[in-house]
Amino acid sequence: MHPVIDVGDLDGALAQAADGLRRAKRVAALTGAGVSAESGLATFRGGGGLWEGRAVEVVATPEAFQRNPGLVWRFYNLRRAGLRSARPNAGHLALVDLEKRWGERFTLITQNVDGLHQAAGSGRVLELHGGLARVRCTGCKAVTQRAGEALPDLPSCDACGALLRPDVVWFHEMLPESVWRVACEAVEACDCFLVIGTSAVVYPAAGLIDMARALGACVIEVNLEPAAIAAGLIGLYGPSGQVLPRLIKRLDESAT
Ligand code: BV8
Ligand code: ZN
Repeated sequence: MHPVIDVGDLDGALAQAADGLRRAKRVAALTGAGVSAESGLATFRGGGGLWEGRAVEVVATPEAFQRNPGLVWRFYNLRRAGLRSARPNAGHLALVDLEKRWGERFTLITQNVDGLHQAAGSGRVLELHGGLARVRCTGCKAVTQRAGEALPDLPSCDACGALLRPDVVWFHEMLPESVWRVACEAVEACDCFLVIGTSAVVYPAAGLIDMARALGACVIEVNLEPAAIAAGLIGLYGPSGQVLPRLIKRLDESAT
């Protein structure tokens, strides 16, 4: 169960955050695994970040795939299977609401590969680390949508027969160049930057927080506990599925 929110210190921070958000012309948000925790999906470092006794950083790499593609595919097929019963939660829906209010002046950047922002109705999602619903051929490079399908441990390409891989960015791999560029542009232009449900340890994604702060944006962290390494940010500590709807509600209340 998630910790009960101590309303006392949250209320003041919510007023401050709503104020910062209300003034913002352009808003950007960076989400991590924590925003999907209330949809029942495990976070990376919450459960010790281990899988079959191996650090995720060891399993989610091209080297691991080269060495033992079956093991890596078992890791991803397990997570793909978990997606079948996962539904967006109130935190995802609150971000859809923000997109409705700010339109194209709102940019949602996610480290998550679970596709729940899109399932919630977010129209524009920058997936820095790819997506579990898609697979990519190691031979002809074709990318296909295979959401909801149970794939074998060593799936092969219908077109050329080569081994498929999950269409995600592994550790030691470059992020998709155009997605990364658009994400940086959105953070550079934003007046308010929401950092939601991320331990802020994976780069270059976590570097967006430093960028926003250095450019003078109002940085708001939503997490169970302080994680982002940016002093002076506004901290809203509690489960994002509860905190984000309260922030929206505060936004609608008359200005403080
Ligand atoms: C790169 C996709 C350039 C796969 C992921 C050595 C060689 C090469 C690179 C490096 C190196 N050493 C370090 C690096 C850089 C490396 C890195 O940052 N490593 C870390 C571990 C130190 N980065 C890379 O390799 C990146 N590429 O640098 O390329 C390059 C290329 C070649 C050579 C040199 C450089 C690629 C990184 C992408 C990796 N792929 N995912 C998959 O998902 O399986 S990263 C993975 O971690 C996920 O995407 C995940 O989203 C991401 C970050 O984790 P979080 O989302 O923050 O999740 P976490 O569990 O950590 O935290 C959850 C948070 O939520 C917590 O704070 C918790 O308190 C909170 N929470 C929990 N419940 C709730 C909540 N908050 C609110 N409400 C709740 N209910
Ligand atoms: Zn192929």
